[in-house]
This record gives sequence, C-alpha cells and structure tokens, in this order.
Amino acid sequence: MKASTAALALSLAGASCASLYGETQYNHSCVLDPAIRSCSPKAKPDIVDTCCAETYGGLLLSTQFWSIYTGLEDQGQVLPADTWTLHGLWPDFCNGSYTQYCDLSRQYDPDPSPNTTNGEPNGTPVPPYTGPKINPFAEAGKLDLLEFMNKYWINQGAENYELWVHEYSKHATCFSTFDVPCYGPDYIPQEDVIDYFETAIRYYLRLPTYDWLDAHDIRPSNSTTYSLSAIETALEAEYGMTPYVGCSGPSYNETAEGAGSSDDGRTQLSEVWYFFHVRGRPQSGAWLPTSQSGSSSCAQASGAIHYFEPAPGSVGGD
Ligand SMILES: *[C@@H]1O[C@H](CO)[C@@H](O)[C@H](O)[C@H]1NC(C)=O
Ligand SMILES: *[C@@H]1O[C@H](CO)[C@@H](O)[C@H](O)[C@H]1NC(C)=O
Ligand SMILES: *[C@@H]1O[C@H](CO)[C@@H](O)[C@H](O)[C@H]1NC(C)=O
Ligand SMILES: *[C@@H]1O[C@H](CO)[C@@H](O)[C@H](O)[C@H]1NC(C)=O
Ligand SMILES: CC(=O)N[C@H]1CO[C@H](CO)[C@@H](O)[C@@H]1O
Repeated sequence: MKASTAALALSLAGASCASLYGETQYNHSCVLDPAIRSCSPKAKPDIVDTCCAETYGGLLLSTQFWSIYTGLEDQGQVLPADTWTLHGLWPDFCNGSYTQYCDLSRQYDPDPSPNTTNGEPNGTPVPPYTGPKINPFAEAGKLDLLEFMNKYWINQGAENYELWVHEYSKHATCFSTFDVPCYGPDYIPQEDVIDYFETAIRYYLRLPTYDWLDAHDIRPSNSTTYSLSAIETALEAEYGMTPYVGCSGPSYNETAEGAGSSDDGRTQLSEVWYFFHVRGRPQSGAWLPTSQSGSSSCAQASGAIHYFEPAPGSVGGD
C-alpha cells in the first residue's frame, strides 16, 4: 500500500512539478546544514541548499486582518471573538519588492488576484483554477488543522477555502523552501500545502495582536478613536519591531472630522503585517523580527483611526 502510494506520488511529482531552481529531489537533510539567515550574504542559491535556507523570498511577512463582518454569516462563516484573524505568510524579496504565483503547476486559486505574475498587463497570465477543490487535510489526517483554520483563517465575501488556496498559490510557491523537490522522493501530493498552512499558523500563534493592543488600552470601540502612532507604539513594545499597520474605509479628509485636512490616509484599522527574517527553513520557526518597509495606509492625524467592534451577528461562540 505505502510503497505503491509513494511510487504514484513520485511519478505525479516528477510529471507535474516546476521548481524555482530545479533542485534534485534528494539531499535535503536540512539538519546537516547550517541555519543560514535569510537575506544574509550567505543565503545565495549557488552556495546553500535552497531547500534548507530561504534564498528566494527571504523577507517574511506574517499578516493578519481585523474584520468586522464576513459576508457569509448566514452560512456559518463567522469571526472568532476578541482575536485578529490570519491573512497569510508572504515571501518578499530582501529589498521589499515581491512576485507571486511562482509555480503555475501548483495554481489552485479559482480567482487569481492579480491575474498576471507581475500584476501588469505584460506579465505571465495566471489562469483561474477550474478543477475540483483540493483537500489536503483528509489525505494527511489533519482535520484538527482544518477546524482551526475555519475558526481563525477567515475570508470576507467568499468562503474561507478560497482565501487559503489563494494564499498558498500566490505566496507559498515563491518560497525556495516550500518547493516540491525539497520534500524528497517520498513527496505526497499537496504535503507542501499542509506544510505552508502549518507554518503560517506557527507564526500567527506567536502574534496575539488583539491582546497586545488590549495591554495598551487599545480595544475595539464604536465610540472611541485612536491615533496611528499609539497603535504602532503598542505593537512595537510587544513585538520588538514596528509592524506595518493598514487601514481601509474612507480617507480622513473625506470624513466630517478631517474635512479641510491634507491627510488622506484611511480611517478603519484593518490589517497588520509583521516582518522578519528566518534562520534556516521558515518551517522551523527560527525568526528574527525586523522593521516594516513602507509607510502605513492609515491617517496620521491624532485620533483619526476607528478600531470598530464587529457586528454582533458576525462573531462566533466558543
Ligand atoms: C529586488 O530584488 C529582486 C530579487 O532579487 C529583483 O528582481 C528586483 O529587481 C529588485 N528590485 C529593486 C527595486 O531593486
Ligand atoms: C486581467 O484582468 C484585467 C482587468 O479585469 C483584464 O483586462 C485582463 O484582460 C486580464 N488579463 C488576463 C491575462 O486574464
Ligand atoms: C485629501 O488630501 C489629498 C492629499 O493631501 C488631496 O490631494 C485631496 O484633494 C484631499 N481631498 C479632500 C476632499 O480634501
Ligand atoms: C460598530 O461599527 C461598525 C461600523 O459602523 C458596524 O459595522 C458594527 O456593526 C458596529 N458594532 C456594534 C457592536 O455596534
Ligand atoms: C552531496 C550529496 O549527498 N549528493 C548526493 C545527492 O543525491 C544524489 C542522488 O541520490 C547522489 O548521487 C549525490 O551523491
């Protein structure tokens, strides 16, 4: 049974997988490798095993959402109480730019966004996935993982599954360390999908944004507003580095409070992105927090930011 499954997996993998560097399917015993820091001078594909050190997207971002509704409440898709939700784990280039959908043989996103690899009309088209839904959980016996993801990895306006396969196809395929050959000759189809989900969750669980803000008296409120600088200072105190704080909603100078101001930053707190490098494989969790690159999309004006309470019917029980 096991041998034939492995043989089938190998032939499938051999037939369909692309890879960033064309590694062999052997020699990826990372325990034997020094844990090179991503974005350091030694993290170069010609001198390290690219399966054991992140050499492609070495500036990692663990990203979260603050949402106040899902849009699919009537189907039971709700937000967890008092918790920011997981958005994804992203591999930026060391200089802060990035690419996406790096392996179209692992494209499971039914609605690619953007629809070309560089986001420009001249980029390689990313065809929408039209096949049956993937189910890596059943194969791996990871129903506990699926349950966790349905509670904390929450989409807005479409079912959670679509966010998960979007994050995987767009981002996981641009890590050298999640490349299919890294899993060796016994690769089981989609084990890299599970590995990506688990790694994204590993970092998410270390980043309790809700509790960190709460410890600095910053709590969801429909009657109070906050300043971006207070939010950044609170998160820096807890994380050690300043994350990117993102807002949505109206621009400050389009609101009554901000009329006449030149501050056109947005006013509803909605995202946070934590930046870090890793030693060795991201899967091992050896992170080195670093500061954000780029500036916040939120309004800078004092007291300009709403950290809204979710709609009551949008939050689940325990
Ligand atoms: C950033 O790094 C990537 C990967 O090395 C490279 O392709 C890209 O041109 C660089 N971008 C800039 C703006 O330097
Ligand atoms: C990508 O989307 C844009 C805007 O909807 C559309 O004009 C373009 O044709 C699409 N490109 C591809 C390759 O599908
Ligand atoms: C808001 O601020 C931006 C940037 O300063 C400015 O270009 C825009 O005209 C302002 N809008 C309003 C409605 O005041
Ligand atoms: C708080 O305000 C937001 C934005 O207006 C609204 O969607 C939400 O339902 C409100 N929550 C509560 C508990 O009133
Ligand atoms: C350095 C090293 O161990 N190389 C081995 C990688 O795997 C191939 C295939 O098994 C071997 O031929 C190499 O010797």
